[in-house]
Amino acid sequence: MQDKMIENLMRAERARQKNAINLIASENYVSDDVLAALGSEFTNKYAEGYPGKRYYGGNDVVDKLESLCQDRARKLFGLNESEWRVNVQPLSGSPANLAVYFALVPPEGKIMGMELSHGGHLTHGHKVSATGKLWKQVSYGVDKKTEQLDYDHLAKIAKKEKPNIIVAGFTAYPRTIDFEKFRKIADNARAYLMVDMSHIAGLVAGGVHPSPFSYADVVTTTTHKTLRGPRSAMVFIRKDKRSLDDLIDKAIFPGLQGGPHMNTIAAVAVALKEAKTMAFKKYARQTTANARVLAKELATYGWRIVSGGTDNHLLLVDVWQGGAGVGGAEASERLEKAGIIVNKNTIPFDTRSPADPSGIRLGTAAETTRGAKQKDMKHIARVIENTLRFKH
Ligand code: DSN
Repeated sequence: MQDKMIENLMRAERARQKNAINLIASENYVSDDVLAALGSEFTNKYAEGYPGKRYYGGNDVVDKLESLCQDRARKLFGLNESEWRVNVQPLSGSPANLAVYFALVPPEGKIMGMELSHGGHLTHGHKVSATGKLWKQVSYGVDKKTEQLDYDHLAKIAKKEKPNIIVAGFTAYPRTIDFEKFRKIADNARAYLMVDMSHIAGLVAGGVHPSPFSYADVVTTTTHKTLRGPRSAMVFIRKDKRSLDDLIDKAIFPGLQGGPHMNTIAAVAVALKEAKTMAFKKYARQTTANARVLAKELATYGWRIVSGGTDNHLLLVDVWQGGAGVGGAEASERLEKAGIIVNKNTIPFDTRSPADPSGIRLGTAAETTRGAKQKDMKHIARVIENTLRFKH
């Protein structure tokens, strides 16, 4: 590269990624092919519109690319084109979710989503997000005792509040989500059901988490977490007489976005093909097996694991009351010094502040990509124990 300053930063980041143990539950390491597609000439092309309906010339190649990406997305999750539209243009998860509400929820309407501090996402109606300013959030949380979803309680909230849309899917919920129960709750409240499967998309693709597609009206997902693609997002929309597919397509473009990032769409297409392989299925199985071992080992050392364990790729550790009296911020800093990257995280019913909560969130997707197995998780648990239990 001519630009030595950027080249040096690239080299430094490459080294940082290589030398640290990455337990950020929402990160992963993409393949060289995904990186090549991201760095391709597709970045030079303006392609406002959709395949066959563009506003600029010169789109014959990118039309093929976007259609191929859509086909691969549907194939990966076993969907028919006659039943599902997929939009691969959202620039990331937040704009994808915003577009769905923009299309389906009237001004001042209600979004029923998980509270942020219980594992929800800002874009599920939190007051600091546009989704909480433009619409009203009806929030739900986990049960205080089990720290898991209480579907009967959710049904009562939905019946009383009559939200326009119910969002299932979380950023820090370590348990399997029962999409069928969410569907019944949505039907009884006459609400749309949107599943945000950003965290678990790779697990759904790999067959280690139930699929939401039999139940949801709309499924949103980022592509860079367990799915192991570039930073981007997709929206899957069930086709029916309500024409939600047209409404959401229009909300994405021209409603909220301009030209799609075609280089990113190329990289998503590469990742979707990779995720269709047997090797990826094995990866998904190993990711969840690793999370279970990490949770079990830490529990054996005496750490309290929120909800008692994990069914997916992530776990929440209560380092404050359920550990050594270390706050989440200090725990994260101490682990970083020991070469382990995690994020501080609130736990349900947290008594501390979001800036220094009671928990840390650990995920196994990135390290499993690098080949980590159960024995490596035991080693990581030992380092966490040694780093956090005692003051050094
Ligand atoms: N920042 C993502 C996560 O870490 O879960 C969600 O947007």
